[in-house]
Amino acid sequence: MANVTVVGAQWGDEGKGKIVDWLSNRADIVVRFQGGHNAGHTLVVDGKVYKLALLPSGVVQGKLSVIGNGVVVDPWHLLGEIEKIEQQGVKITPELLVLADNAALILPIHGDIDKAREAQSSQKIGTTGRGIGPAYEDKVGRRAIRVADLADPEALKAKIDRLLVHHSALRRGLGLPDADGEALLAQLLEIAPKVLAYAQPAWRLLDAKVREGHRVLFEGAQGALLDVDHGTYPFVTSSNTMAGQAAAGSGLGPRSVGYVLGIVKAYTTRVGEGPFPTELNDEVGKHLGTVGREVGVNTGRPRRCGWFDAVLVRQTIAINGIHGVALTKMDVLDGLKTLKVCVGYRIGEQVLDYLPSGMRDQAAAVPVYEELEGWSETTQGARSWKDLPGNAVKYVRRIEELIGAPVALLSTSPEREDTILMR
Ligand code: 2SA
Ligand code: MG
Repeated sequence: MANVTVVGAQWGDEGKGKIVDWLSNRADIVVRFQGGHNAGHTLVVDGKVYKLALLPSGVVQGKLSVIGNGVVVDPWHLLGEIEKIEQQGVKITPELLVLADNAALILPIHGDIDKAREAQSSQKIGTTGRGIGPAYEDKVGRRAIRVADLADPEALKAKIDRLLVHHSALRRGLGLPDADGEALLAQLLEIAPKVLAYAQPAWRLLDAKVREGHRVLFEGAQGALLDVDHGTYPFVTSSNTMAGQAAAGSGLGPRSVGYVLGIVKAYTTRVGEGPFPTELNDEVGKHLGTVGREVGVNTGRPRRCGWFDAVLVRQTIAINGIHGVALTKMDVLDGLKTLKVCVGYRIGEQVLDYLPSGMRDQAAAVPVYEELEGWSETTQGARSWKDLPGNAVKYVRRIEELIGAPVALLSTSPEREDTILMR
């Protein structure tokens, strides 16, 4: 299979950025297919750190990079991120970066609603505040402004008017002042030429490239447990984060998805609210957060930390059709005497081998643990299987058994070269 789809198999922040960067050497095109600038992908290349939120990781390697139709695009953020990465010495041209002209836009009014809801709601989601949810609502509600609309000022004005009718009701409910449609139109028309320079029917370009034999790497954002259908709803993001979305969110068909690589952290983290059965509110949890530097790339929020949850990962392996996993951040477990792995949930009288869909059950799930012996040696920077302590090898093998998928790659530091190819 020439193409590879990379997805997070937990709640995001599994280390997708590094793996996508490592794999993009072997691909011709890198495609983002969902989410927006709520993603945070950190790449470390030759000691230089790049932090991307919206741009596909391929830009750093000079690979053709596509922002697919499934992504919601904040055009001001897009231009700002291009500028930021260019200042780090990466040239970004319309030949290198392609924006699907049928992608929906994130506007300032979306951020307003997102933030006001989070501030006022009794059931906070813990969003990134970037307007992601409200933008997808308008897309599905068939009122969104799309990239192509920027080319047609008259139609754009009419679309903004229609959109604001809907938004003024929302804003009133949240105690926000009315939005200024004329100002929004002027702001959009001001940046339109710069944004449109990157825009084209991306599906067409991708189709032509694939027919020429070019290899595609699909870069997922967030993680499977934040999927709007399969995640810990309603504590999820507003897009499908699953591998299946790569086809719909790019305009390349399901045949193109190829090998599905799930990125799995050797323990578990989550940002924002919502159920997290293996969460540790103790010294071990603090240790994982400190050693693992578990802080949001964009928002700087500390991540909640806990033991590896094999039940959840087995579930997301099924939902994504994951062929193999890349196991990351094993070195964070170095020095811990005993490691625990969740192998089931006790919910009331029952023991389940999956996470049920109901909110109440999800919140009530108490992990059933299996204990494994830790290792005192370091795994950091290991570049071959032979460099790993015996108990680290056992940990990997046991995880493979429990999740029902092989560990294809092992990442032992943020550096590109510290990656072990297992098979
Ligand atoms: P949103 O903003 O509507 O997508 O938030 C909904 C939920 O999705 C979670 N979410 C994330 N979780 C982890 N990492 C994310 N990206 C950035 C990163 C986050 C950051 O990689 O570090 O910088 O803080 C991400 N994006 C969305 C979010 O926490 C909510 O639970
Ligand atoms: Mg992240």
